Amino acid sequence: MTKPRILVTRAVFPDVVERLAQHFDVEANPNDDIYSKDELVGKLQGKDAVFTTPSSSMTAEVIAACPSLKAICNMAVGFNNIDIAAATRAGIVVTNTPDVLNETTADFAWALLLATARRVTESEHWLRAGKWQKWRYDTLLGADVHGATLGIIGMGRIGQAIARRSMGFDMQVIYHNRSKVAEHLEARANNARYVSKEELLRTADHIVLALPYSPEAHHTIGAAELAAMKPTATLINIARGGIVDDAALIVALRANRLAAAGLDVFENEPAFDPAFLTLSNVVLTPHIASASEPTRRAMANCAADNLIAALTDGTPPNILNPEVRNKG
Ligand code: 8YV
Repeated sequence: MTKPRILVTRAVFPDVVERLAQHFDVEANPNDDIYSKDELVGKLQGKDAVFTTPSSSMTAEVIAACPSLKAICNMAVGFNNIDIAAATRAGIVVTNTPDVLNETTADFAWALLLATARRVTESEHWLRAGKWQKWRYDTLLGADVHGATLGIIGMGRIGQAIARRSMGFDMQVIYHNRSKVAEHLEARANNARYVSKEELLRTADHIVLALPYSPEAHHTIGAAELAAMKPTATLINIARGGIVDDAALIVALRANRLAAAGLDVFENEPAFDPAFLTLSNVVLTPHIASASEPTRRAMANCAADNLIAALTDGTPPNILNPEVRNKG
């Protein structure tokens, strides 16, 4: 019996590829080549499913050009690289990898928050540059994290995990979200209080972005929002590039209209705006919030579980468009 054929668009853990190979005829990408749109379409011809990541855009055009596809399984919780409506119209199942990365991503949001508020990387650069010649009362003064007001935009599972961690810092948590979350979840999230976006921007000392990208979320933080923030505030983005208007942020940081930013995601990454490199009041990381060994492994296995289910028993645990299954 011929096995279903699948494409793995990027290099992933070899044992996960081997797992997939027990069920499918796998075209893997161990050299981690970056496929152009045409190469991707070419490689997807005759494939039943694709194991992908946010670096491959599964647009309506790509989907329309790949009629054999039955499943798109993203190794990420975010799925803004996939046109779900087009996939649904084509009867293609789409899956993501929620939950397995919540705690690791929340840990990293805190790493960035602390590093940004207390100027950790800037201090190390200063020390390595041989500038530590004497004590001064005002060397590298930062903002306090303990006792401050933490504002979270996007109170999903990652936002809630970030809020829970603030208990140890005696912080007040305010949040803004598409809708207020259930009271028992607010209570677990350090008694987070739902506020308008305006109130959050105006009153938070540290703002963390944890919302998914969607066209409506584009530039949630732009020039007007940056102007509304306290000049002493810090902004942390572990969500997605495009949620912040990077050009406006660079202008604001340069003018010290906010104290600092900690950024794990950028517009047009990995080709982010090089002007960020000229700023000392930023902490910059290359989209690694979920990058602990166990979590990346769990994400890869979760995407594989979804793919195996989609092509075998038909019930992927993390299906994003169940209407495709219901139709059939
Ligand atoms: C991934 C992410 O590391 O899950 C997401 O949406 O942004 C990250 O956790 C990245 O997208 C690679 O899959």
